[in-house]
Amino acid sequence: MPDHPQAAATVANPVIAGFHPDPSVCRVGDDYYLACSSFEYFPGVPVFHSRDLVHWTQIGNALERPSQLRLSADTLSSAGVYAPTLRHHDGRFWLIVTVVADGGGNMLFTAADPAGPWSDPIRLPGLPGIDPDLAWDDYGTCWCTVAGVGQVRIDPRTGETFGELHKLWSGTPGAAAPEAPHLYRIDDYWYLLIAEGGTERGHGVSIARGPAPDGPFEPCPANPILTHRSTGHPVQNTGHADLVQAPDGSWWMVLLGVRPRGGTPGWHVLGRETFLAPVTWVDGWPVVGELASGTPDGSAVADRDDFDLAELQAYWISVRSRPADRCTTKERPGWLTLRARGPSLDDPDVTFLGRRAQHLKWRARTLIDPTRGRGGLAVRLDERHHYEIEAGDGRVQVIARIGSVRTVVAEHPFPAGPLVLTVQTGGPRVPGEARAEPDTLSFGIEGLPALATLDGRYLSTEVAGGFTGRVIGMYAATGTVHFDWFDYEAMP
Ligand code: 6LW
Repeated sequence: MPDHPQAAATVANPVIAGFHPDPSVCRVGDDYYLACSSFEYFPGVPVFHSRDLVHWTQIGNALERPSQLRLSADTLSSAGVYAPTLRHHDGRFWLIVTVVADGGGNMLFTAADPAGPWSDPIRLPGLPGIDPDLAWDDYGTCWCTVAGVGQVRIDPRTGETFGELHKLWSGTPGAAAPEAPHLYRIDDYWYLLIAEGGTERGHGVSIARGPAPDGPFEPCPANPILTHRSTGHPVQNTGHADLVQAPDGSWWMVLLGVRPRGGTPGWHVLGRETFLAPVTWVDGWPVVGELASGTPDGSAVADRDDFDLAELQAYWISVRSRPADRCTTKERPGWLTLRARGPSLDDPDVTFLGRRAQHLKWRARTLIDPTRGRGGLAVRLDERHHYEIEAGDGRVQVIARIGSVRTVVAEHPFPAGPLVLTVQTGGPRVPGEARAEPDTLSFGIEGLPALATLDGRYLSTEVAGGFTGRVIGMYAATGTVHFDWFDYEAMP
């Protein structure tokens, strides 16, 4: 393991694979911390730790109590928690997000330890817009900058805003969506880093600098300082970045990107992932180096969970909420118990526990006991895009939901009692045919031939839309369903 970020040039990206977008990073001494968006999933805002910017370990989720995050069934998929900024100031960690939901808005959380517990929300009713940033000047004034790009001064301890939103910069003329601002004091200037071009193939990063936190700002002549638009680079949609300086004085950028596969338009299935790029400075402007590419390294999470712990590990996520009486390892020790709420994955209230897919090729399996209900193993993009294998009532079904169409694609009788359900990725439907990419998903019962092999394209962002990626998980459709273990393996 490299003990220094310079080694990143030789270490593969993404540094945090799978749906982990909108990374925001800060450093305290030798430790880096990073937070990502989480949208409709609960708990919200995964928080990671690293010593080298390359290998990241999830240390928690900032929003893990209903008092911090309430996402009702009306919260649409890909709404919910957007674009955190994570900073360390005055001996504490500060996190600001936009919650796109009823009762949401911009809110701040603070913690002594980034692993938690984080405070209850400090609301900012006077702050409109999304993608809030936090920056403090030498006088202790806190400047909060939002997409657009506008700014107000705030009191982060109370959420009070001072004055009207002051427009700072509209980004490069002609570029869409100036957003994701981050403001930094670096040597003699204040730098305003933004994303622009939209979070799709046109995405990029631009920067401006000025004498004071509220400008005036002069754009960098080399903008965009990072974009892969209109290139054949295997990592696309690069943008929404944050800067951090290593203890040795070197500079680094974390950013989001996607890995599309196949012909036009190219399909990406893992969502927007976190990448790392080196940064150097020329004439007082940052110059972003190449993203190292290759096989993801280091930061994928544990392959197997035997559900032997009383608390669920941090990488597990549920849809909108996770009431303890419906999702617990305490009821039947050594097993995960899921109790049905919404009757299927079409329902915003479904009882679901999943993890992000983090590799292009993988296999997942679970031992399910559906004696007292029906449930299964699913690959989920959103309510309208998911495939699953479901067991109970003496039969196993493979179900596909694509847009408004829901169909049972395979059915197999199976005696009551525990069984192992499997899903794995496979090569494209028609080998060598670019329009058949990116992959297939095969569902089955362990020990038997696959029951169904489905086109993976329909579980891609280019089909489903939205800001997330594939999540693989267990769910309950009726009654109470138990799972003895779940395992996920990257495949060669
Ligand atoms: C986020 C915006 C963006 O608020 O996508 O990629 C939005 N950039 O800045 C949702 O993640």
